[in-house]
Amino acid sequence: MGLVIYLNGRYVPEKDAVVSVFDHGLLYGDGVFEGIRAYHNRVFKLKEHIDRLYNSARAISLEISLSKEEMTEVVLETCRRNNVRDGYIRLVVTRGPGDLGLDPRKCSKPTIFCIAASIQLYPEELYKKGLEMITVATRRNLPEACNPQVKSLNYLNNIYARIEANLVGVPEAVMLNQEGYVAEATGDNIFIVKDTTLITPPPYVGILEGITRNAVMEIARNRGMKVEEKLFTRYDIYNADECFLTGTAAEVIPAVKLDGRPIGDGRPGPVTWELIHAFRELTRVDGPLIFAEESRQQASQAG
Ligand code: PXG
Repeated sequence: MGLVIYLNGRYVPEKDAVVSVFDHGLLYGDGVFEGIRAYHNRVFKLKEHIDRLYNSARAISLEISLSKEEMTEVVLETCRRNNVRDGYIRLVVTRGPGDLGLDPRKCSKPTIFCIAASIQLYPEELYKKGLEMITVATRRNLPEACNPQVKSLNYLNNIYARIEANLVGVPEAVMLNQEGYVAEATGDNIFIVKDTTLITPPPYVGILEGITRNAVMEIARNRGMKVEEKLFTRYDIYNADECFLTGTAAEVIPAVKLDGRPIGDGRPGPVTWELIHAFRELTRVDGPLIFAEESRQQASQAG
């Protein structure tokens, strides 16, 4: 069965959800997006995703014609129309159709679309075993050139890195910044655990400031853990007790090997496990409801 897609103010069948070949999102990667999850009839961290979308847009001087409230409703309504209670949402704003030159002033109207689909979950096995990573030669984009804090449609930097990992048959890559400090994985942020302290690179290293990252930092602090944003190198990963990645798709996932060296004892550690469980708990209660009626029914049944 085809999906119903929000496209430029209308909800249309998937087969009719098409954009122009002159769209600068396609011609130049000129646009911004969000990957969002729905869990248990709620859209997780929706406000944070909407805020980041508008911040990304502002950074590239892309004016979004919808208000944040309207955009929030687009996301919720797209979920409703596709009967999505647990799923994956892709919200995209491109510069819109223009001419064959790259000047954004030639694009009169941004293209806005939203897809709400079911999600192919990572196998539970991967969370139990942890994943292996390599450090790749591709450095993360310079913030002064193409700022990784902007979640733009320009993902070639990350794709180069993923290709390097693919070529050696490893599922994830650690990307360093120009100075050799650890930045992030290809579509996930990175944390290490050392002597019960959580350490993750600060945004100025040149990373996307992940919403899962921020949620995990908050969970950890609420549980009395020490959390630091500071620079570190591969040396610190090799000598960490634990390591894990965070992202909308992967959630919190243990990383157990880097460049052939086991991290800690080479198995997911207790801090990572605690955070995986705490994160899953948070997904039950955070974010606006998709179908409001059902929650009242659930509450009255429970009561
Ligand atoms: N770094 C980068 C470069 C990302 O693209 C994250 C970190 C994690 O951010 P969030 O806010 O999701 O915690 C991302 C987000 C995919 C996929 O299909 C990846 C992301 C988003 C959507 C889909 O691999 N990465």
